[in-house]
Amino acid sequence: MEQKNIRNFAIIAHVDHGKSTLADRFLEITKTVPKEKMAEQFLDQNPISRRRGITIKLAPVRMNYTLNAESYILNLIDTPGHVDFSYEVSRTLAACEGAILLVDATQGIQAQTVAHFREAKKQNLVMIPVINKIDLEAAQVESVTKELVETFKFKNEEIIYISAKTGKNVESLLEAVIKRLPMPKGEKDKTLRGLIFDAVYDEFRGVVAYVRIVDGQVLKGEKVKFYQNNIESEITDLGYFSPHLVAADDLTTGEIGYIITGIKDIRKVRVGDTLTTSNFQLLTSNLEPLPGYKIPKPMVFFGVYPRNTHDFIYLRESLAKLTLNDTALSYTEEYSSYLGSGFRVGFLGLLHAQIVKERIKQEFNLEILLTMPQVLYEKKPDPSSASSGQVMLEPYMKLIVYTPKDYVGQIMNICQSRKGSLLDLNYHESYAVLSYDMPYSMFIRGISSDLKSASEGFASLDYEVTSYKEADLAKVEIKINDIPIDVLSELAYKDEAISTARKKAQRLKNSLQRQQFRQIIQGVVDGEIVTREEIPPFRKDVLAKMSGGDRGRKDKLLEAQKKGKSRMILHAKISIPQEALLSMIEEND
Ligand SMILES: Nc1nc2c(ncn2[C@@H]2O[C@H](COP(=O)(O)OP(=O)(O)OP(=O)(O)O)[C@@H](O)[C@H]2O)c(=O)[nH]1
Ligand SMILES: [Mg+2]
Repeated sequence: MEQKNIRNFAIIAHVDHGKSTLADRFLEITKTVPKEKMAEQFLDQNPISRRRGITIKLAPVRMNYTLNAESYILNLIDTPGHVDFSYEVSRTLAACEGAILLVDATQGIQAQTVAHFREAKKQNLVMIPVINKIDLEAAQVESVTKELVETFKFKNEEIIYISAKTGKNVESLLEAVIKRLPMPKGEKDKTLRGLIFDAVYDEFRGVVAYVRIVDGQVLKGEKVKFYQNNIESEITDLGYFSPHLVAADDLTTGEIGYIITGIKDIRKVRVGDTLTTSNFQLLTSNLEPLPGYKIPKPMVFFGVYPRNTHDFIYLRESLAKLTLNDTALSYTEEYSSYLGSGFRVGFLGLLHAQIVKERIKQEFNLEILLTMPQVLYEKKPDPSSASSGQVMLEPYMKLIVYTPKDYVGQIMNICQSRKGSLLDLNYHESYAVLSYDMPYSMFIRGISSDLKSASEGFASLDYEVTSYKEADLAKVEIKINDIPIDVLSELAYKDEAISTARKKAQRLKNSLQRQQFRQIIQGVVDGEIVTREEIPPFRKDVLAKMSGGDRGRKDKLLEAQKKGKSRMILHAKISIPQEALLSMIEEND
């Protein structure tokens, strides 16, 4: 296809504003998917996405459309809205010239609307502002229009009003895509340069790399090179997304498609790498590699254990398989004396952790436990101590909250109680934006749900990690009969450590049964006991069979029982019913 008849565009929006539903209508209008095969949010192919109704991976599809007797190829990439998966969006945008910025008419501008808008601007994309869900009674078309004009400087007449559900105005939006978005830049006669914007592992075909051809072209059977990784390979198959893979003979400048090479190890195909020819002659012409991406860092770490300790090996296999298609996942082995062998796994955020847990359950039929969430601390030598002491540094973020104006007060209260310091507060048409400097760990401590409930669900959040700062931490441990329960220990802020220890000890007391022996539960902060709970033993009634009042004999028996008991405390291995422990761990989920 001629370059001028190609359009590459993304649909970007906040969570749930209707991206995948709009993609459905495009697939229908362009007859890309036959009617009988159509299903809601068609591009969300993986089962977790389908069941939860959220997109977690970018999804490209090529559509054919004819306008005024000209045929066009429209490459659409649907993206996730949730902040944990922002990396998918930035990769998508790098492969496109334009984007549809979708805003739910009942919600207005929210955190990821702004975040994705900024990213698209940074990458110089042309945007089409679209207000969706105009079929709903609660649609606030006028004020959302004002918001778009005020916040993003769009012109009134640029905005297109649609219902992705009913299909209203969707066809004119598709025409606007052709008319308003630029054709792909790039030169056909130049040396091949392709941007690898995603890669998945297929059990049968090996690594499938998603590529946007920036310059030149690539043919089936050609020898290519992954520039940064310096790996050469031959293309055994290539083609485009329909959305399933459809083979073709070549991909040329401006096109989006997939390539399959002999490479079986996905770690060898780096997303963001530049695909080029392995022809030495051409390569000497000073090839400029494409900019690529910043790889996202895992932010939240959980202990991941099989519920059944025998499943450890199987869990290891499952994680290895998952990382083939989810390269943001990282893990190392760890051991707990209560849960056995497991892993410390790094995730992009809490939703990512939840989704991985569900995938392990569904795809591998394995029940797992997530324990002790933690942020990634850094250590540095303590300059104020002569010895080799270390200080712990924790990640801080700029937290940005978008909220209807009425909730600003409540939001400020919550953020202040979470070690936040206000950086900025701005009022707009119908919403306000607050930004705070705050430890990232507040996400693990539940700030998202606190802000959601304080704003009746209206507040939305975005963040960027800004720096590492010294953290005043203390080690909280819980012991039963002097034996520390490793899965219940954690690093807490010093000013919260004692109350955390007390709460945990109290809860453990409530979930444990009496035993033959006395159980003493201690909460310990930095080695110092700060709280103590006691569960008395069953009292075997040694006197029951005695009648009459032989005082001396009774005393003897009680004395003997006492001795027996102290022996038991000494010898008894503490045994915690698994369920009691799990009930405490699973609170974290
Ligand atoms: N009434 C109405 N509902 C819509 C419209 N568009 C989408 N929805 C509904 O909004 C919900 C979210 O739609 P999705 O298409 O999954 O939203 P999304 O933007 O892809 O969400 P994420 O991928 O999770 O960010 C679904 O229940 C849709 O049926 C619309 O125009 N009108
Ligand atoms: Mg979606």
